[in-house]
Amino acid sequence: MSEAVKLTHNEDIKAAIPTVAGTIAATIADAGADHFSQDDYEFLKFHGVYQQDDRDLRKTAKKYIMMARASIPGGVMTAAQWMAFDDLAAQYGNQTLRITTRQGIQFHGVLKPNVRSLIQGINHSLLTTISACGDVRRNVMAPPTPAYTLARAQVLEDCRRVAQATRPQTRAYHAIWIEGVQLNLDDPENKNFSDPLYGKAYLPRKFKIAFAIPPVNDIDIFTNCIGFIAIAEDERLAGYNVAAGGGLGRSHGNIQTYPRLADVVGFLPPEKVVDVARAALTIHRDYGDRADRKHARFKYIVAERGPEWVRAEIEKRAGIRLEPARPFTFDTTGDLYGWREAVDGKWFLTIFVESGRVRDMEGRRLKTALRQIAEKFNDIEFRLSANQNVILANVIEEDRDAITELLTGHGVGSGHRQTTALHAAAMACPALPTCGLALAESERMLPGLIDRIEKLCEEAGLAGEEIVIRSTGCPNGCARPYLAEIGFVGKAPGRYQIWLGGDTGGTRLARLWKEVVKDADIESELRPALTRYANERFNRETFGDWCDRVLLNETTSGFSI
Ligand code: SRM
Ligand code: SF4
Repeated sequence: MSEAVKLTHNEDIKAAIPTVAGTIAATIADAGADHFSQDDYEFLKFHGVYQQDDRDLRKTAKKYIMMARASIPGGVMTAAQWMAFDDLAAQYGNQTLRITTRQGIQFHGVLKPNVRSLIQGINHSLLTTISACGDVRRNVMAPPTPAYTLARAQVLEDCRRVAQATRPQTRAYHAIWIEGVQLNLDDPENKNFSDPLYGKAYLPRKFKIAFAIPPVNDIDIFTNCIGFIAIAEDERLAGYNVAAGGGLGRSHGNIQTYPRLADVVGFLPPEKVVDVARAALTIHRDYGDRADRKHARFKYIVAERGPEWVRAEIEKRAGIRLEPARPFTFDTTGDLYGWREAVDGKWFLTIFVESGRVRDMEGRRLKTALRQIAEKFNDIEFRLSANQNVILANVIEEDRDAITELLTGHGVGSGHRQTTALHAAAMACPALPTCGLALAESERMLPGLIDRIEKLCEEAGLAGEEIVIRSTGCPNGCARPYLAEIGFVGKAPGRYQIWLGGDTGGTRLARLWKEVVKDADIESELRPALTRYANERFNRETFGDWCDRVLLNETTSGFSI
């Protein structure tokens, strides 16, 4: 990058305080302060914390609240960790646990005086908020379902190895949250700190890594900066195809930003997975755009320099020759609800969680039920799915009935059909009232909208059929709407873009169909499309495939990606 390029403010502050300590500890100690400074707002992200304000209250007052995100490789928690998180949400958060689309957990509504205790509690449970946010690699994902192939255990192990080998090393985290001390920023040791992997300025932006096991793409592998696609031969893990350059974030009206699916660039043996992950991450570190954060994602390096260049650079840095990619197919992105037998003869149960929000509601006391299960059955695992659901795994045959009974007693289903087909396949990002970037509602809006779309489906003769619907309150793409069969993307309060045409295997991007639709007009826009689909589709053709084949080739808004 030439000398004349003006770096972003984030780059300046990272270079000035490479420990990313900021003045966070001093502000925590200041009982009179209800929030952190603007620069600390940026540093806090490196510690897994977002400073937000309750947007429902904005008209009358500004109430600062914090969101803390735990990074949980592969989404696997012990029962004891689940109990600890349940306690922490009750004590310091808003009584809910929010399962994220990257298998993490978010605590919302945490007041500034409670953030340190919350993070201490998370660390005492042997989990962490480090590397959940900030210009570093984010939670490393792996398929949560403990079924079918023996290779699964090794894939999870590789996911954990990659997470460990790409974890930032700053001592600020321990100082602020565990010891409660403000680092002396003038101490040469702190001033000159350089992370062994990330260096002094970390990455230009976040970096996302995931693993998937075909034919199930339950973590949306192609939306990650680097994806490892497991290739199993005779139940044995032969290695991984590596996919580079996925990402979804975009901004309305800025065509330089766009969603992109990763390119498969080669195959590697399992023992090289850490080297390849670190190689790709350092390409982002060295070539990412530090002058424009909107353009600073790894996907733009791959798009602009080309997959061949990226492959050669990975090979050079990892000291490996990638073999040609091996064949694979993906046919679903969904979770398998209900009880299923795992490959080791134990059982697992996928429980539907609407928009990932674990809470008690009238008639469905999910949070209490999960808490009681964690208390009674200590050996089971709580696995978080990238579809925002929870999977109880490692269950012995003798405990199945008791767990089912406990859930039923709290109004929580455990069958293969726990809700309607549309609700079961949907996802929504949090948006209002917590997300500072939301332009429209999402999590609070989508369940009601799905009920309305279900009525349309009934009218069209499509009752009970699955269509993947996802919504976000802004174009950043947190619930991956650009891969949905129907994606709603917030434009302004009560107004959404509609994207159509994703496929069920998560291998094709949706296309923009309507630039802006008022919430009240969504039915009148979708009704003709659903009716035509019902009448014109080929045998077993999905709605996304039909839109891609027919509808989107007739009328598009003219926006192309
Ligand atoms: Fe996200 C920012 C929530 C997955 C792309 N995302 C945010 C913030 C932190 C808003 C902010 O910066 O102030 C949101 C917090 C809202 C709140 O109140 O909780 C937020 N993102 C989420 C979660 C919780 C959505 C969910 O429904 O679960 C997911 C947390 C995952 C985790 O545990 O790490 C989440 N975000 C994603 C994904 C999906 C994925 O990774 O598979 C994407 C699209 C993939 C990608 O990265 O391209 C995504 N989030 C973004 C972006 C756009 C980045 C870009 O390329 O420009 C932003 C905006 C930003 O970073 O400035 C963002
Ligand atoms: Fe917030 Fe937008 Fe992400 Fe939704 S998609 S959580 S509104 S940043």
